[in-house]
Amino acid sequence: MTLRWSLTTTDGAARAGTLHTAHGEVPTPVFMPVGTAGTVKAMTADAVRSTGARMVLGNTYHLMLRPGAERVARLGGLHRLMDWRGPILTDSGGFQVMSLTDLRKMDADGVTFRSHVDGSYHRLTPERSVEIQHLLGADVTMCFDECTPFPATHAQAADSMRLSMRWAARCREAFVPRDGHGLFGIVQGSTFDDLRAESVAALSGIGFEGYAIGGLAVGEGQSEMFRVLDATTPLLPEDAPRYLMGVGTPADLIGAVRRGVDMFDCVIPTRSGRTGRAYTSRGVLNLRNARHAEDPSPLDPDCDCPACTRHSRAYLHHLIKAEEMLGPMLLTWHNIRYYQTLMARLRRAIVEGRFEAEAAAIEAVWAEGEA
Ligand code: PRF
Ligand code: ZN
Repeated sequence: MTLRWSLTTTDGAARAGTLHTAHGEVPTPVFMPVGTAGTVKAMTADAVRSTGARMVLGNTYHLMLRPGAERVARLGGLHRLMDWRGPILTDSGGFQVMSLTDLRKMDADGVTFRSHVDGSYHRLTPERSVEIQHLLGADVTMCFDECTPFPATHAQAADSMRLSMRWAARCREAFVPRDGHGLFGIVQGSTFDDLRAESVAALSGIGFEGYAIGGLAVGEGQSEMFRVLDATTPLLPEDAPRYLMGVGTPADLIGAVRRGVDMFDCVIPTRSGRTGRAYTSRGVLNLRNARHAEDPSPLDPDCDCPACTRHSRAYLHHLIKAEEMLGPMLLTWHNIRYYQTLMARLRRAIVEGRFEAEAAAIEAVWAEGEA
């Protein structure tokens, strides 16, 4: 059987469930650390696993350019190559082509673009994107789509969304069903409720193992994103997982879980770890700040990660200021651990029927700003 998702319980619109994949089970809501180029930056696979992370994301775009999809396949697939034993979801490439290349040409069949690595020319189509994700060994393959730029007129958003829906049908045709592997459709439609509804209808008509919500967190702001989610998640099939792509801050995740989203990925915990920002149970903290220079206290007294249990804020401040590699390593570890703890708390609260109380307690911290 292809990849399945089972619902454990709901609390309001929030859902607790389990994703059953070829590489194991994943409790949802889940946050997937981003492993763009075959590594969650600054972390070994064992370290990522020890944070509680059960599933990571990889990128078609980066891996097709370097080391190359066929080469990854010859080396035993992405799981083997990066020594990640859990499930991997791969993004399909279109979003990265648009955000990382300056020269690209889109047509009805696909996209031709110049590599940001060496300037060489490449082409992605729905069929080739699905083939690459198969070569990588993805447990979850994402449809090749266009993330509609924001803002867009209704006409632009409609054309873009309908192109993504034609590509979604081609991805479904190209996907080879395998046990524990699945293909997710991606809802587009910018901030227009009627287009989001049309997109959901098109995708659920084709039928996918899961449904992603794309085209959000692209500049529309949190309240508009929540409004679009309010209009979209109630239309999606109840028995399939929902994945909000590229989101977000802790407050974004809580608001989206409240609206029925099950899966997330975002570079925030890893990227901000590399620049000295830490997400903690007391709020966000910038370790570059001189006020931490002689602070012997732990980064987050409520956290059990190595950065918090073995080191002081003063040491982390020093590492970041001195640009030592261990600084980004420890802060990335901490941030991923914080995100995993957050998702585990939300899931448990859903199961115990006290989601709103738990969400409000965590949201109160994030409403205050800098800790
Ligand atoms: N489509 C794909 N990947 C994505 C997005 C999308 O719309 C987004 C939007 N936040 C992030 N990553 N394929
Ligand atoms: Zn920590």
